[in-house]
Amino acid sequence: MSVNQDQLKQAVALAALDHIKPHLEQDSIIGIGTGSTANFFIDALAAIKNQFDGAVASSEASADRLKSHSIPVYDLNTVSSLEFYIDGADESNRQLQLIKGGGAALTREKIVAAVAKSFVCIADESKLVDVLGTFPLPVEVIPMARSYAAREIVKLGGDPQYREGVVTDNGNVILDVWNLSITNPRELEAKLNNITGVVTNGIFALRPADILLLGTQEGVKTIT
Ligand code: ABF
Repeated sequence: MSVNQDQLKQAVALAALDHIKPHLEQDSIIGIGTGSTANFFIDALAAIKNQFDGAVASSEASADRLKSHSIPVYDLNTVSSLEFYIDGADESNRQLQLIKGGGAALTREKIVAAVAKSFVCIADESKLVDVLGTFPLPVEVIPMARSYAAREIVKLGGDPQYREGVVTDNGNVILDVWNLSITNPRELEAKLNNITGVVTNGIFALRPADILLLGTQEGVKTIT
């Protein structure tokens, strides 16, 4: 019997919980991402909320969900280290380089990933690709730089589209870049970050995931 996508997401959320549980201390603070897979993880985490101190969230939405389970949420500036960051992705290649930001939370996600010692990516098998770029690449841009950044992105071969009606938690806008075949993710990540007015782009290659727990019809696969 086949398992549906939500069941795959739930399975990887539980696998992530098993992965981190042995390493948790009473004073541990966990980095938590955004999206439907991360939501399954937050709900699973609630069951062991007495075994760690609290969490740092990559979005207001995740912070609200954590608080709804009475899990304390900390400002990252008050936290000196995070053992784990658990989050989903829009695409992953086999090197664990990712596209993220479909939920517009990419900048905070990249900041929390930068701080965490271990980034555990959780995803269903539809997210695994050979080459990144079928999913349109989100780029967070300062509002007044939107048109300029879009013109610069065209020069890099992309086809940027303004995500109408979306304002990020940081007060910025998102350009979704179509028609990229990202054969050198590290290079493109750096080039996009160099465009004045770009805050972050959704390629996570300079700091990829450390482990991918992938939900498949044959069970959860671990890719490192
Ligand atoms: C976050 O949630 C994002 O970086 C990514 O856009 C999205 C994945 O969402 P889902 O788990 O709902 O597919 O991790």
